[in-house]
Amino acid sequence: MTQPVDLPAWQALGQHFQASSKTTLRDLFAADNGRFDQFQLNAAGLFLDYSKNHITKETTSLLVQLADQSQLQNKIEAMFSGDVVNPTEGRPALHTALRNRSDKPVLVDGSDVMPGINNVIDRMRAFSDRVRNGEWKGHTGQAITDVVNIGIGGSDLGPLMACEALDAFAHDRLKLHFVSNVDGSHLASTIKHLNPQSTLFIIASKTFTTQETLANANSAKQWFLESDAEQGDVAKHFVALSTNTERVTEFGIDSVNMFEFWDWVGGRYSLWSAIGLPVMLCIGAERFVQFLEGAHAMDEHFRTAPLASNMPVTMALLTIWYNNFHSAHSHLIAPYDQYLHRFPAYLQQLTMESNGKSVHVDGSPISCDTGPIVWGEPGTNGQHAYFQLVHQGTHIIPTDFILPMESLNPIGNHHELLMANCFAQSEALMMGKNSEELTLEMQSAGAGPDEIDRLTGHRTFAGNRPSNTIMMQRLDARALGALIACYEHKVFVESAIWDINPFDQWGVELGKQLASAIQTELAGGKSVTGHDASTNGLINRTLKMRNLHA
Ligand code: G6Q
Repeated sequence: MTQPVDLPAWQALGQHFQASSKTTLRDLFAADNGRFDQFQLNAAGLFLDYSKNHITKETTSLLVQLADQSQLQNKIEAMFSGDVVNPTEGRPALHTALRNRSDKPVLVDGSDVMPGINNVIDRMRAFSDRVRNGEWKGHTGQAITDVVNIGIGGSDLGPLMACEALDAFAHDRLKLHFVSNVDGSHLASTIKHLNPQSTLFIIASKTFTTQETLANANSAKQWFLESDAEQGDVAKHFVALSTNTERVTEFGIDSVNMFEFWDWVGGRYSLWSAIGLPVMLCIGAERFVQFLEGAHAMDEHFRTAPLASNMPVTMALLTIWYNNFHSAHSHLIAPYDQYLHRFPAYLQQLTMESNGKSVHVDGSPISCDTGPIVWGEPGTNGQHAYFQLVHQGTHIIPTDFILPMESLNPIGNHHELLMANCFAQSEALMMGKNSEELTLEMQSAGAGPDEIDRLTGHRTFAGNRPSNTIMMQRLDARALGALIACYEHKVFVESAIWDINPFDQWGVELGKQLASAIQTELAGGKSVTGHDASTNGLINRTLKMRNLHA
């Protein structure tokens, strides 16, 4: 197999990097004032300015050649067509079918999956309409006021992020809560103020075997039953989102109250399936469909736009350029929108679980760096915290600024201030401040030469730090759908170039296995010797301390 690093375009990019690495972003803008027009894209209601990157026409052309030589177009088609693109689990990855709003069939093993998908959407709609309009009653006849989603990882981060992001459109009566952590404090602090008679629990688990989720679900059921409810009342207060009917029934939830999805939906890509039920309850079925439509519009763009003007492809190629040629292994997501405050955490799972891999699809070791570290927090808060390192630290951290042009809560000039801060950050990161500019600034503030000399090193900024700015008219369901789908496809393109499988997660599985063995030992209460000395020590110390306090 040809390694990515052996592809002619990869080699050419290496030489291009050597030849261009001294040219700064300031130089590039000084040489060409048409950069903003040249390096921008529109897709599915999103606008991307990528002019503040270390690229020229030659760079983008070489990056597109790299995508071509990696067979990207074939790989995109394979994913959309339901081929087994997740070979280690022997599955397709068809999250795009879940939001397929066209009439086109999608075949898996020769049969069309669309009727099944549309049937579940219809059932979700009927259920969510009844909960929202108060027709669905708890066992004492009260309408539902609180919905608690119990799930973890892909069965938590997506719906949680989307409910927060679309909170401006949330139902007036229904309050959405999310419990993921097996730490009892998460469940306890959530249910503390809830009334069991008007609370609905959604148990969200693809496998319905996840330890944390089952522990939380069992404790929630116990809390409910201890509130003077009977076993027969569970049906009015517990529903399940899963692929595993047998386990759901075993838990005590009638399969009538189960919304199904399928093993060809990856956990971190499952927001568009029944796992999106909390989102539908929060914003209503009509808006949920708009959310799917936004994603579908991005899917169409991704599948049909030429690679050179394809938004997810462009964003992915920039990440490859920085990660593999500039040695910039960290990627900052800075949404300038409070509603997107969980978006970086969601993207962390999407990108790091998908592309945190060290072997190629065929299992051979990879010879280049793969997925970067993704992190972030909403601006403007980040500016008063970690942005110091982004401006003046020793790491170069490519940044995505995300900003709606219109506020959903227009108060005074708040939105203008927010936008001004966002644009100012990307400008400052790129332009920096050189010693001449600093000297002029300090002189006009009355500083003398000694003070200027003493502070120059501290107060100058090298700049030259790259960023993208993604804008949308306003953060509504459609725009959020398009934004998420854009990042999903970006991650896929990166994986295609590194030739890794973005759809498995064996690292997550290992943790699940080990925890279950240790939990049995902790419950057994006998001192252990079967682990390494540190793990034995930690377990035995815990057992001893527990006995002391028993
Ligand atoms: C996602 C991962 C992982 C998964 C959780 C929950 O892609 O596989 O985050 O979503 O481990 O799994 P269940 O939904 O099966 O409980």
